[in-house]
Amino acid sequence: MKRIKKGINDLVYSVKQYFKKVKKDHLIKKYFQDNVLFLVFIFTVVLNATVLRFFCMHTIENYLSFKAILADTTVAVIIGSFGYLCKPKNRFYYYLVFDIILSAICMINSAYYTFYTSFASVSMLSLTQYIGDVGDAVVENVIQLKDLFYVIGPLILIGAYLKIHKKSRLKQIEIKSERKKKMTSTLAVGLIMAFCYCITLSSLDVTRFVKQWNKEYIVMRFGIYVYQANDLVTSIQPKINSMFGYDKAKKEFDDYYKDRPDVPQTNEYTNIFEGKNVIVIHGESMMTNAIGLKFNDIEVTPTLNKLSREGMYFSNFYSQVSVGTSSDTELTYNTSLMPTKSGTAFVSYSDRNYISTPKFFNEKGYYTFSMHANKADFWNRRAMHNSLGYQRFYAKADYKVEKENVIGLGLNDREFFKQSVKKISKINSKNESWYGLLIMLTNHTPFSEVDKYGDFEVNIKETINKEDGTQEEVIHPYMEGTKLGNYFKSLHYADVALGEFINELEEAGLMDNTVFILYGDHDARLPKADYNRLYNYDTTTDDIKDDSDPTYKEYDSYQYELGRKVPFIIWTDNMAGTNLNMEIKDVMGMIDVQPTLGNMFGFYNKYSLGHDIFNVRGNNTVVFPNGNWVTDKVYYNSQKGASLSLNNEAVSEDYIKERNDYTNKLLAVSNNTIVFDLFNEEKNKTE
Ligand code: GP9
Ligand code: MN
Repeated sequence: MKRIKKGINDLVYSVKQYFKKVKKDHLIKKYFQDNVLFLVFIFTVVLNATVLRFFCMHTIENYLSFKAILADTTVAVIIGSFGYLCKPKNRFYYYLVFDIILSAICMINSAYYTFYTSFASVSMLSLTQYIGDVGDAVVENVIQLKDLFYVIGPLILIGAYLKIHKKSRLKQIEIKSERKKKMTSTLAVGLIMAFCYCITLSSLDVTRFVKQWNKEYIVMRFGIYVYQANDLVTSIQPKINSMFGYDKAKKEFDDYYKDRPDVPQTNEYTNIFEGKNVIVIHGESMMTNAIGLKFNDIEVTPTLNKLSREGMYFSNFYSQVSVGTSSDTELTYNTSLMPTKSGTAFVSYSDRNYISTPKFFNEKGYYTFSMHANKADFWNRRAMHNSLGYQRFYAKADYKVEKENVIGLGLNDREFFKQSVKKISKINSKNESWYGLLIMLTNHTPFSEVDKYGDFEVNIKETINKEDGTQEEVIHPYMEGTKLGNYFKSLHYADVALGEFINELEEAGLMDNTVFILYGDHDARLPKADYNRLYNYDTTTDDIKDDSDPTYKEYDSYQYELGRKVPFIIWTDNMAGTNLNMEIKDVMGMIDVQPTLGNMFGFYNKYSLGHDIFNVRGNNTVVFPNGNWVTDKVYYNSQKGASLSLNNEAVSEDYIKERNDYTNKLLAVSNNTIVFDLFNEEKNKTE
């Protein structure tokens, strides 16, 4: 103990002595005088980045974001440290070159933001056809006076150089070891700063950084320079991935499809909807387990219940997403391909050729469009919806977004649908047939803006008859205050908005010749413990039942995995009571949607990886990107190498092996198709 005390005292003494020396010898002043260029370089780099956030993101917590400023400073210190390797007379040119590069990054992003309300991506450079369309507009309309501000960085640096040069404060000679020492000590400071920065990061920061789907968030937390470096790596990675292994991939691809017929197999649903208009709803985080669920006799999802009751309801349906969540579902829904092994197809492979559902409708003379009231660059949709063949993508800029109508990520679903009906009416008056996808937004994690969802309650109200003949209402909290409970409130909001949308479409006569299709895009990623509470709540204790209770319902990790089902519904307003009004209980995945719809609307993709569900009834395998799979009989978890029988029959090793082989092959072919652009006929001819 004494030794520790002595050690601390010694340390405090040495620090004090050090600061005394610093003061006495005017070391700080001296440091400033000797390192003017380095310090000015840091100042200008951080200034430009802060001003960029100021111009783009307006709120003070954005442009004065501590994390972003620390990240920008760290980048500047690390880059600046290498300047010390140059001889003093050349050092200025080193700083100037980097100052110009970093200022250019700010300038380009500033101009890009004005036009697209998002930050620039290196990968956009490959979308030459797209840039061609907007190139002139950029020069004429977009480069504004404010974008020239960033020139100030290099100008200040030049000014500082001239001043110290005049006063001959620039040390002319510095031996090599002295330069190296300066570099290493400055670099060490930079690395310590980087370490301090990293420990301030939350797990949300890290996942968003990896996914690159919300560029504003990344710039706000990581600063513009780290964002751009990350973007550069993400943009180059697909190029590197596609450099090796083309021949093997092409051969596997050819083998996989060599026995595929050129014409589709027909069944009783062939062409039943040919020529009809289509509305597709991308139901954000809509899950099957909420269908039919009630609290105090009020339905959580009255609209989904109605659609599933009256339409064709696929109740054993799974989305097949990886880290690209919404965007992965959009990929699989539109192309019958699986998400890529690394990165996301939307962000990294938007320049590939896709055989997509909108393209088939385009060929049939339909006007195809997509609508989403969030920023167009979220998930890189602006580029990717173009690649998928949508003729027009209506995004945030096409909607009137008033502050009071914002929930979570953007315009609330009620308002989104209201404004979309008007757009669809216009489209309908100008086009004989049309196909449109509407991507919902409000029911998005974290489901925390509870006061904006309305007054749907997730408690249990009980009326108790008292001995004196009077009645008392007792309220049990049940799901109130839980994440799952908040999810139900949010979902109820979204569902009611959807119901209003259908009513408005009907009133506008837009449902008369229209097929309405809805899919849940992925599960809502809710805690398992909350499901335990949902299924095992005891009103006598207001707590979860004990697992020894005979009515206790086990909700283990398998139940959780299997409970991640999302709804898939095909509905028209005159389907109820017809032979199309049915529940399909066969296991089905998002990958099966394109071939199933293709058969109904009269198109065929020879290269779809899924199946028309009506051709494989009772014999379908749904593959997940992580190698898990599910059939009507078995759920298989590839990480654990364990399976669960769904029909109480023993599971044979052959059964597992056969499906594991199928899974691995399908995932490999899908990934290679995207990475090596194997649907690109031109490219494949020359290679
Ligand atoms: C973003 C929205 C949400 O615009 O579609 O994406 P998600 O977080 O669900 O992938
Ligand atoms: Mn989503």
